Amino acid sequence: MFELHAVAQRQGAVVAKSSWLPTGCFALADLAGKVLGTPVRRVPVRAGTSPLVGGIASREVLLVNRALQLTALNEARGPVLTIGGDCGVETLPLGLVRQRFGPTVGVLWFDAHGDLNTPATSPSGAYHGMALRHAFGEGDRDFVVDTPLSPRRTVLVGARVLDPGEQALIDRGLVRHVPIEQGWHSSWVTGAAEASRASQFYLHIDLDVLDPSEFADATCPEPGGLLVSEVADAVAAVASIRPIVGAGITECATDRHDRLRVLVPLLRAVGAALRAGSGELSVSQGWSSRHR
Ligand SMILES: [Mn+2]
Repeated sequence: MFELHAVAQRQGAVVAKSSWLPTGCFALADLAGKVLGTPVRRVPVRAGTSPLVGGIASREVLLVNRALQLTALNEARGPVLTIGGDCGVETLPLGLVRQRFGPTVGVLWFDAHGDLNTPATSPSGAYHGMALRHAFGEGDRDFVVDTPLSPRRTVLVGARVLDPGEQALIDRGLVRHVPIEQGWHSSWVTGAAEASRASQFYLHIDLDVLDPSEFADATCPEPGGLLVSEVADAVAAVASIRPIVGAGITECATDRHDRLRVLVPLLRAVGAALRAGSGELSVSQGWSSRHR
């Protein structure tokens, strides 16, 4: 069984639409709780913003949120499905699975963006665009995880708007990238997952990986995305070959049920993946140890 954490953080995004992230978070978490039959834990986070410091907008507030989320994660008794909020809520859960499962744990990152900036390369100072890079141990030392994940065991899926610094990292082969191209098939994702030689995966879904024709209420929607069924199929396909040991769904900027309900098949796929993944846990991979 897994836990459902609602982390209604908005300060990692700096566009006007980010003001919708808290209500979007709670609406999506409540829907997920209902669909998956899991109680929702609302992790407290701060509501206000603070100045840009050291290249990170609202740095001080984000550090307070980080401490609050860490408390919740340390109390988790099993895998966690984190509902954001902005993508910045993903760095700590990534560090958690790395600590619990060791250096061969991999990352599946469904996102229209790379989230691979550091404060030095970010054009905006928005921490959500740096969330994955800090899980690799690079960037602001107060945000990086203690036990970094391996970029080589990271599969980025569907990225189509990349900053120059991020594109350079992908061109250099820092992470594997599965772009959305003609003839898309979920086997492209499982192929990359196998090639990464990861033993388990953390699954991240930024809702902007979806095409705006189906879901346009991500904080930063981008044309040319995947269908809900395509993401759900890819999640199920990977879950059939490797355990999914943690997951997050982020950047939901609407609380309208008529728009959220298109996501139900995706929620079901993520829930099924986590249930299958937790069945793979051995005694030595328990959930008792603490994490910074
Ligand atoms: Mn993202």
